[in-house]
Amino acid sequence: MKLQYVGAALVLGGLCFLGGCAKSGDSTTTASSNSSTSGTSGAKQSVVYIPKNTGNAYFDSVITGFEKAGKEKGFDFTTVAPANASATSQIDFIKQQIQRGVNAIAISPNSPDALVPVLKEAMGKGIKVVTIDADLEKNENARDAVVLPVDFSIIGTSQIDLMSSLIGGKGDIAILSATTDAPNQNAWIAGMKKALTLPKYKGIKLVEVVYGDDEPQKSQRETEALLTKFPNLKGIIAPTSVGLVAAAQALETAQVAKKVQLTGLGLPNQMRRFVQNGTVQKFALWDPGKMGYAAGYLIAGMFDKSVKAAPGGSFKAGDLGSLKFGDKNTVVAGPPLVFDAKNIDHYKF
Ligand code: RAM
Repeated sequence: MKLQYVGAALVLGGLCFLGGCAKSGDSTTTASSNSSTSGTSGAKQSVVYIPKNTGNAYFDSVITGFEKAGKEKGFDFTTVAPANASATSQIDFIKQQIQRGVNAIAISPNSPDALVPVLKEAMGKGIKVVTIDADLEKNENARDAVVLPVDFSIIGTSQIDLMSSLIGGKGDIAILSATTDAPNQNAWIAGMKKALTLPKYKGIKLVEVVYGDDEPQKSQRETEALLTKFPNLKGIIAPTSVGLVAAAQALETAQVAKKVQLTGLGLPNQMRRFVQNGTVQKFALWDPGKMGYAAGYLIAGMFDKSVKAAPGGSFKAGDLGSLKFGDKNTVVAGPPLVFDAKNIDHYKF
């Protein structure tokens, strides 16, 4: 299945969802408190969101969605994150939140297994645990549910399909990923490798996967190293918003945008300039705010017991309507989108 270009109605939906949701730039929230009182009476339940790391505008957008849900449902919302996205960097933050006595932890995990003992400890103390943006692959019993932005099973093929259309189905490509442990990027890369075994992509060869650790400078350096190491490289896929913008910068600086095609997953606000000046023709993502908003509604429903996380069940997620629990309590928040010069101005995240 391919990613879809969206019609005007959906474009407007995305625009209006967070009322001008763009938190542009990459300032990062270390703690924000929502003091709304609507939706519940008495003491408010508390939700903390722990993104992969600070300094990533993608997570600012998730936070905006969470804050909107917190206002509508009346829970207290805060967010804290480590400076880097290494596998173990979130452990101390989770421990602090357990000590603080928070009622729910939402987390975008940097590892599928390193966090398992401490998240199980949290669950053992009655804290709701919901992973968002990425899951604890094979350790799903260390969380109550997961909210994914889109159906992960289509991302690998759709990224290869995008690249194939850019390079005419032929040539060497490389992947610039986030960290080596990132469960979401690793799931998408596995999907890309599987897609490359299909006869229709037989002209495309994956020559290397490199890791920028979701740090702009390292991602840029890794891109430059790829250009040096593979002079005949035809394309780079960066399935990370940090990596994609850094790689675009590297191609622009090296003046090789005509020779090396770049696509991946990125934020329209960060990629607009590179699409408008022709460095990047098209790339994909989803609205990260919708995922935060959906997770907020899910957690609020778990608090008041109106939502029971179980495959086949569903819950009302405010403006997003009804969302379903799939296998392993997996919730998918919305559709994937492809951005290009024609539609990028419609998106403000
Ligand atoms: C980066 C992060 C995040 C991922 C996006 C696409 O911001 O790695 O986890 O979902 O890219």
